[in-house]
Amino acid sequence: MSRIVPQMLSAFIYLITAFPASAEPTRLGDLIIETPWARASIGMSRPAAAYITIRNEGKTTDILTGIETTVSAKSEVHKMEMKNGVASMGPAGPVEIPANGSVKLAPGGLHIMLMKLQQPLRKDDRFSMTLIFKDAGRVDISVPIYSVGASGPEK
Ligand SMILES: [Cu+2]
Repeated sequence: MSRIVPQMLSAFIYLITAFPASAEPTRLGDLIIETPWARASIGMSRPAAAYITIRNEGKTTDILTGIETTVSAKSEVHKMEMKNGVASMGPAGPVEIPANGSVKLAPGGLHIMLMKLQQPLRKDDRFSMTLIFKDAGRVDISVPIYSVGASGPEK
């Protein structure tokens, strides 16, 4: 038995490294969810942010109406704005994904705010998040977590 365990371990490590963390795009009908990512959190007292790009290959606008995840008690799309040279942010409301267009959530603009974290977001972990669209319905995506100072997907 003691010989088998290291072999199983190396097979397990191989499985991890054989599939890089860079997520495949997720398709839901005409929508394609690309490059999800989040920053590692500093503890759990501050909210964390997650980012995605949503492309709509369809002929009609769809609307991102909600987000669900178990890592935070409340999650919603926020919009960051500059007012008199001061950055402020608040709920963006429903986000339209235009026909034949795309919406990018990225630092400094739209982002998914993960409030009341239920667990710390640890670098190199992943968490699952459900996006809810008015027409296309629900889709689960897997979000890789990068370093605290990451400015974009690291892989
Ligand atoms: Cu925010």
